[in-house]
Amino acid sequence: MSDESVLEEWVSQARSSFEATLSPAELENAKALYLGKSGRLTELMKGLSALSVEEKKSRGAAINQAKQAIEQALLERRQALAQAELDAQLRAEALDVSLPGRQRASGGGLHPVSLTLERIEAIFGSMGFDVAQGPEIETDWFNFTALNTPEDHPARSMHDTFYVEGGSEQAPNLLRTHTSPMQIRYAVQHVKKHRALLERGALMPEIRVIAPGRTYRVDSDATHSPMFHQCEGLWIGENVSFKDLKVVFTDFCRTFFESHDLVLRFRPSFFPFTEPSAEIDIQFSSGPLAGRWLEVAGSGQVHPNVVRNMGLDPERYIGFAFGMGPDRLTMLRYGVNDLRMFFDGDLRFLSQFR
Ligand code: 2NM
Repeated sequence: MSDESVLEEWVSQARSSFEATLSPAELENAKALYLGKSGRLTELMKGLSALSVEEKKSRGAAINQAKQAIEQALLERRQALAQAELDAQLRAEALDVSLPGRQRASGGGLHPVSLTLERIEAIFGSMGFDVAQGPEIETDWFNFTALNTPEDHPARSMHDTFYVEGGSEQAPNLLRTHTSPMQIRYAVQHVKKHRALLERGALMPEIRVIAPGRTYRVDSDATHSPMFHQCEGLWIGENVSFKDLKVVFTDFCRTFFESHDLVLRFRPSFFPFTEPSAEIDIQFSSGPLAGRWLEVAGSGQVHPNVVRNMGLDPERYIGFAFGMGPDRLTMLRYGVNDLRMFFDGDLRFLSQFR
């Protein structure tokens, strides 16, 4: 084989051995055989010194040409490997931004009683009722006295009411036993806000509010928890009657239970803060509770002493109030028979209501 064809053969061998490499390290190894310190072309170059000037020229040029061809092949392979590496990396790190996100195995949700409170607020909200929230630690005045509760009423006893630190012997602090103290607070604020109107003898905008929230009594069994919920309602104006109470509460119950033939019964009762007073019972016409009367609320025309404690003239302002238990409403709506389930905090129970 001529010297020239040996060089051509080496160039083509180098090119195919470079093509066969799969990584930059492999490629640098393959290069060493031709262009390394004791590579084939390097050795040839070293041998030139023994040749004549003429031969050096032509032979040197041929070797150089082969060397450049091999370097060119090396460069191309380097670039191809680098590109392949980049492509592989991009493929491995590719993000599919159209994939839906991963859902957490157990997302949060509202407590069943909170769901009931939201329903109550939405329904009364649609009838123009404001929602008032306030302190769970109350004074004796707002919780009992302002609500016309006699000094010797049993509800005031330590058997029924949790007393807490603070306050004085005459005005002790306690955990509110109902949310009516919030109704008084709201009414007093309302009257203050419209004092100028009242002083002129002008008509004050009506008070229309519900007060949902936690309440406390010394009581604990399957149907009573020491902490429970209440939602009371109040509507005071110049011409608000028992008829309005019946319409409002009937509408509420039918919407809440999604039962438009639900029947209500107003049964005479007694509360210190209302006169006359009534218990409200409901009767379903179908379903598991069909035909049975179930007590859902207490109600009545707000007592003149209570109207006076709101800062209003009971000869002019009149209205009604009602109080219900969202815990019981939740039990009825979902068919739960033990109230304590709501407050045990067992997620297997609670997560069924989301
Ligand atoms: C009830 C039953 C009857 C009531 C009274 C008042 C207020 F603030 F006007 F005096 N709020 N809620 C009331 C009336 C509550 O719960 C069974």
